[in-house]
Amino acid sequence: MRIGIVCYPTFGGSGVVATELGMALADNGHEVHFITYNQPVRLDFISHNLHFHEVIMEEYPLFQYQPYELALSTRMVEVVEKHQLEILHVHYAIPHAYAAYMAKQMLKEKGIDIKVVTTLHGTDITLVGSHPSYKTAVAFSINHSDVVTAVSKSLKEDTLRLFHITNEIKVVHNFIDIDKYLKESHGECQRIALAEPEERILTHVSNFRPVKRTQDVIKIFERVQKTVPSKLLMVGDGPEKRNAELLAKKLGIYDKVIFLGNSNEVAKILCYTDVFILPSETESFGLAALEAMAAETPVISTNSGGLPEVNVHGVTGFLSPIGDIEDMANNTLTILKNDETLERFKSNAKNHAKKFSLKNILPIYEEIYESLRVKV
Ligand code: GMT
Repeated sequence: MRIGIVCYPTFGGSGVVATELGMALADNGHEVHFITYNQPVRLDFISHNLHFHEVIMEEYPLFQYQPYELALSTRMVEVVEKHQLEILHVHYAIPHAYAAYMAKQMLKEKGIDIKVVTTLHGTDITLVGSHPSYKTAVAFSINHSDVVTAVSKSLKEDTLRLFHITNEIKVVHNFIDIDKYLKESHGECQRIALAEPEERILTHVSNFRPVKRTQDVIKIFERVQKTVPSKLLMVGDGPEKRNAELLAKKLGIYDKVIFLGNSNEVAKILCYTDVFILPSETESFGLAALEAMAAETPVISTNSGGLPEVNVHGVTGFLSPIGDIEDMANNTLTILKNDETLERFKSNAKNHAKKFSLKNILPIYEEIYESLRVKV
């Protein structure tokens, strides 16, 4: 099929899922066209079926805010027409679902019936989307998509609770290309470069937004390192990074905390990791937790949003109430207390991650596209 994918081309989870999906579809023989304002960070053009179309913004001094939706929907119309796309799959409702609706109307006038699939990712519903400034338009675009999917049951429930939704919402869990996380595929895991042989490695990966509670990561680590010699890897960048650094300094543990910034080598970093920490305020799914589990890393997380659908309490890691630093530190120590326990959690994490493997989820999206195609 000929499929257009619209997403944020950044390190955020929705962009990563969209990019991995597009690459997998292209591998499966579909023709995939990314329509974004930059080349998505994880996109590698290994397949001749992959195309990238930049959304170009025209700056004009009159505008305090540039009308991105206009540029995006115009680009969608151009690309759909030129490449005879059958499906537009938009990731993150704001403003992509709204722009897709506009593109669909413009294309209708040209006699083209493009089908729109909207995938809800989390903050487009829970944090940003439900804000009064956006709520009406977000509900409208969800209700006018041909198919709507949410990345967890929890996100579906949140959407139905926060908006007046008349459309069906299908749950399609996020997925992982498990082969990318096989330790063997990264050669020898050179953890010696980051920690002493007797030290454990804890890792956090995020965009350092307030919702990730990155200061909780530092506080949990501060407690853990008092009992177990360890290092903390902080991967990613964002508004709370400075505060996390300041807290690590204040607590006297800055020499044990390594801030690595944004990375395209998350799989490699995870292969060094013993425990992954994700103390988020809310998380519709927690793709970072799944990536960790695929790399045989148990997860210490909160029980918010869709995290319990990914991280199984007492099996692949532990779940705690939001902000319960003490509980998360104790749970980390439980996992790290001896090699046998750590190995058991690692193996459970990896086995559970396989349930979310690409080969299970990709056919679900293909079926959705196919069901729309017969309606053409
Ligand atoms: O977590 C973020 O701030 C990024 C955000 C995004 O849209 O890029 O992530 C959301 O989508 C991911 C992929 O579906 C989910 O795994 C994350 O849980 C979700 N984030 C939140 O709900 C906070």
